[in-house]
Amino acid sequence: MTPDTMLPPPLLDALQALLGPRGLLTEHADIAPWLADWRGLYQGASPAILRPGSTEELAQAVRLCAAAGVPMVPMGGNTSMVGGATPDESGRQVIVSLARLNRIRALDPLDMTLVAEAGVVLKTAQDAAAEAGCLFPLSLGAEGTATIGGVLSTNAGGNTTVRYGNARELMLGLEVVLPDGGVIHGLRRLRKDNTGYALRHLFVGAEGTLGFITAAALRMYPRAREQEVAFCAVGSEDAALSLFRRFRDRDEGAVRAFEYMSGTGVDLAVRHIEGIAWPLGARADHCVLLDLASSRPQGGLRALAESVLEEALDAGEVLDAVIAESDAQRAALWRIRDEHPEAQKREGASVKNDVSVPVSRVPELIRRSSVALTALIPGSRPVPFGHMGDGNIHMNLEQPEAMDPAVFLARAHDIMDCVNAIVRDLEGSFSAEHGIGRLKTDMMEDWRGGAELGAMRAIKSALDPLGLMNPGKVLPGPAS
Ligand code: 2HG
Ligand code: ZN
Repeated sequence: MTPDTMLPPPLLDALQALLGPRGLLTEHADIAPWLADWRGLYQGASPAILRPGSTEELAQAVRLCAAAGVPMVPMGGNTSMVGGATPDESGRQVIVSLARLNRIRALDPLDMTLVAEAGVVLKTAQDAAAEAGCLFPLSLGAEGTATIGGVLSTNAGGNTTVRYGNARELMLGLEVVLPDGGVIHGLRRLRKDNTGYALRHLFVGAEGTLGFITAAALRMYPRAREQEVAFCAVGSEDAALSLFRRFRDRDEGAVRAFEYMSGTGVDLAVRHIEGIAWPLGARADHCVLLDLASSRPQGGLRALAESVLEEALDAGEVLDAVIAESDAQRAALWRIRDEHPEAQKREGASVKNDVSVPVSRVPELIRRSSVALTALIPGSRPVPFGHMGDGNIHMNLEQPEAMDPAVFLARAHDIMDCVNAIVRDLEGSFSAEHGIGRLKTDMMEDWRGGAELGAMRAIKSALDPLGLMNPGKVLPGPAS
């Protein structure tokens, strides 16, 4: 350990006394796994990981760090796609892990609410809801690792936004430790609670720049008693959208997920992930994963799926489709979609564009971006996939097969600019569900500059005047 990655000795002593050996890690071997992000974009340095065992302990630790002027980086499951939880290279920022705050504090199937601490893994929250006969509907590829604190801090979306909204829509109340160590005890489980500024919403999507979410009161839904999952080959991006519309027009509430995949993306999953094969007789350029669910025992979903798919086959929009016959088949079809990020990673370097547009413009986004990207980097492979039903497409670009990954990644900003120009034209957003983190701060001025960014800065300096909470994330440096 170099001297500039050590905590000031008085702070170290005070934290040791407060947190004990389980709550404070200073050995490099313990810290190292948390210094890089999942994508390997950033490599930071840090003198310590704080692992408080309670909200009160965290509040006291925050007071100590604030008094010593030590910056803090909140850490959940470390699944950020934008470097949102990685400390910078200075070696001054401590990592604050919420892993030990991992209790489900309450679960009420009559109120349909769940109170979970920040370190509860998303899958654990889903399982707890299921055990009580309910559904916690937030669902995303990283759900076995991502935590409640992380998904709220990033306002994660995932696969079911089309039906249940983003994490924000599932949040009723929050407990938060502020940058000065004050605690907001806001775990109210109420559907109606208009009592001044809705402060709880400030912390959702703030990526830990305004304080630490330590626990959340969350909405549950009735569990699904019937589910149908289908994998469809469709003729084009427009045909995919038209299929979505057919289902929505027939039974809006039935569609739990409507995911688009390009043939290239499915090919990569088949190539790299064991046990995945094309589920239909022939390969297709455009595919859809459809998930229908109903809380009614006989919701008629099978008949709905068959009749809408038949109509779309007759109209030439759907080329072929398979409806899963068992839970295992449903999981296997979902796996093709969920393994897309891992398959892309194994194929080589790729640049992610987590963007959204109005749903009606998704086909245009995919088409125009694909043409523009292959013109920008000949031989590169567009891999658009994702949440068509809510307008969020991962307009990713895989490197040309023969290109040096470093040469390709050196063009990352050109690639993002290329897609973003089209997104702007289509009245979309350059950051749909992964957040800003460290990766996209330099886009904020351009996209959210003026009064909007000014208001964000005013909020940041009101709550965190010393700038100690997750510095370098979300907000760009002061305008020059
Ligand atoms: C998903 O939808 C995630 O699987 C990751 O948001 C998307 O890898 C990506 O670009
Ligand atoms: Zn996604």
